[in-house]
Amino acid sequence: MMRLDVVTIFPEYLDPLRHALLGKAIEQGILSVGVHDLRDWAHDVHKSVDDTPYGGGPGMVMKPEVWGPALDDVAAGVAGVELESSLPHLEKPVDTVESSYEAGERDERPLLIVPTPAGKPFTQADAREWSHEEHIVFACGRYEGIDQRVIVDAERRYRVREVSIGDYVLIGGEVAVLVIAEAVVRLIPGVLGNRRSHEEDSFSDGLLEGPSYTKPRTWRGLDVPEVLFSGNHARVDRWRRDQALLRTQAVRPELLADVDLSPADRKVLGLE
Ligand code: 6GU
Repeated sequence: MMRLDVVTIFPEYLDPLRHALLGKAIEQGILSVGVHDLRDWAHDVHKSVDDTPYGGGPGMVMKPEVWGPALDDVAAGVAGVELESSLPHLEKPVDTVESSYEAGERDERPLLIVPTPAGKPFTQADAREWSHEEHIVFACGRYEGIDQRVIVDAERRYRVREVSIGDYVLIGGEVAVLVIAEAVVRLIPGVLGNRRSHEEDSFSDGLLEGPSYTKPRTWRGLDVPEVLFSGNHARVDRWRRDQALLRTQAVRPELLADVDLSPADRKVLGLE
């Protein structure tokens, strides 16, 4: 069972987590999700969560006195009512976190993912690693950011990762959480049901996937490629590999640098 918690000022934005793909994982008992309103930890009547930046400049910065207790409570599993009581609870003073890790103990701290355009790019390799986590917490900030001391302090209770989902700017981290959660959860065994494996996904072999076809054989004057009716699996596999190679070369040529290319691959790509 994987536990996901999200802290946000827009809880309704995370409703899709409970629908369709991820909702099925929840029904299957593979996943549980908690969405928490950051304003529940605000101190004043106006429930303010941000303030003007030191040093000046545009926008607002999210307040540490609100984020700190929110992340403490969610790590401890005391936020909200639907959180399960069996969650790993960790409250180590900051000076013992490193020493217990050095002693070779398993690091029990949950993973804290902080979506930000200033983060490290999120990749399929991250999704694969994170699909084995027991507890992932997402901290959604507005794009001007969260006071950086919140991130530093959170290391006392979490393994923290600041990640970006691409080179563009969103208003807040909520949509990035939906993206990351879907990429991670679909890799948990049992979630995709029917699927043979993820070994043929785009990126698993470093290539983009080529085109797919289904019935009818001819549609609006367009034919399905003949090779797919040949019944020759080796020929079909070779054709699919060629299509993947050519699409990758056309659309994302930089990806080819990390792909093992056979002599046949190199020939298709016109590299010899
Ligand atoms: Cl993870 N967050 C925000 N706010 N903007 C982004 C992003 C994340 N990734 C790309 N742009």
